[in-house]
Amino acid sequence: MTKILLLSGFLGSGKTTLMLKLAGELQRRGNSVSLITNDQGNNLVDTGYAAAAGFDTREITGGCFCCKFPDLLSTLSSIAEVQQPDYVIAEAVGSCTDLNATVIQPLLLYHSDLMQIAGFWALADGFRFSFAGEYTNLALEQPVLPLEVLVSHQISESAVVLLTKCDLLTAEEQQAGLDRIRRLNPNAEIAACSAKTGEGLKELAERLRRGGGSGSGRGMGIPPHPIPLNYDVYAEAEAEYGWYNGSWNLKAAEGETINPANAAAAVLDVLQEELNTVRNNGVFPIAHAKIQVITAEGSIKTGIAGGHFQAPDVMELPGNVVLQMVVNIRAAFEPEILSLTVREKVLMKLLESFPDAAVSEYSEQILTPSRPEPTYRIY
Ligand SMILES: Nc1nc2c(ncn2[C@@H]2O[C@H](COP(=O)(O)OP(=O)(O)OP(=O)(O)O)[C@@H](O)[C@H]2O)c(=O)[nH]1
Ligand SMILES: [Mg+2]
Repeated sequence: MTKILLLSGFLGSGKTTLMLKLAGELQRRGNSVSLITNDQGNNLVDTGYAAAAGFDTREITGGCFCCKFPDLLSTLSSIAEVQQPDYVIAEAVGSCTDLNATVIQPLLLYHSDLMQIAGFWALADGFRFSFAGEYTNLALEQPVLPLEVLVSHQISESAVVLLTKCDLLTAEEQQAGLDRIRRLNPNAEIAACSAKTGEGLKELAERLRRGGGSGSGRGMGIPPHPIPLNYDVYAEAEAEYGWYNGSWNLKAAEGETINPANAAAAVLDVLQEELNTVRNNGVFPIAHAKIQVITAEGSIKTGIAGGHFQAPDVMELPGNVVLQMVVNIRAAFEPEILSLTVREKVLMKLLESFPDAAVSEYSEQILTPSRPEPTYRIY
């Protein structure tokens, strides 16, 4: 029977990167893998990126797994019938929590014949959780602010919590991050990992193989009791973020090419300057801004997570005449502001940086996540 791993964790914590690396590790071990991405909107960097990496990738758009549970079920059924992979890895929307009550428990109770649950892992961004990280001033241990309630619940509700991006941390910072997670979830299995260097990946693949219990799927890695959550506060936390998903083509001037990494950097520089002034609580307005630049020869992905520019995943993608740019921004602004910033500032910067270039086929979707209304809530 196909096994499913559900990944949660706040926006930009490293879910997609880990999902792809883990899928690669599983394939090296002779296992087949399908992936599911999820978002409130469409035109997703994550889906394009996962598909470009060569994996069978489905997406559930227009809402999170919990509110689109019937869509999740039909996607799982179709994968189970058609691909019949050994594993499915599903990445939840980063601003989503309560997935144990709304996704894991319904799957276990009503659909255990479909797939075996092999794990429900929460990711904690190493950069934000560690000593002197972005979340230093957040009272995650005694949450009051909506964002504190959301992030704290994500970490508390999983039985396996991973501190990500450890390649960026000193040994002391890593320990501080792990200690913080331990305080938030004393019973969890906790590990540090880096999808960039591969640290901890083999152990995670092994952990996944052991993960599912027999029959019902209830086993190690699945906490039996979901943690109750105040949905008014949860909805408030989600509504703090505006969502922008856009794409366009950038065509170089006659006889020229544009370097994809330079084009991506121009976009991110503007977003950083226009939107990312740190707030009183130490948290940056941009939760995650990600960009995929696609050419006929491949694609690169880069972004800003919290206050930090993220290194492009591919160092060298040759310049090209036409670049397709897909940009997804989740930031603490009205979505209209995000749209204006892109249309008025970002596009202007691109046209300044690459004289006589032209932008075409612009499209965008903006939204603020609506109140979560899960199909099931089982405590
Ligand atoms: N240095 C380093 N960077 C990482 C690592 N994992 C992820 N990143 C970077 O962090 C950024 C966010 O990673 P994603 O995998 O897109 O995060 P996500 O949780 O899927 O983000 P959302 O889907 O927006 O919630 C990307 O730019 C990654 O390149 C890591 O292990 N080390
Ligand atoms: Mg992602």
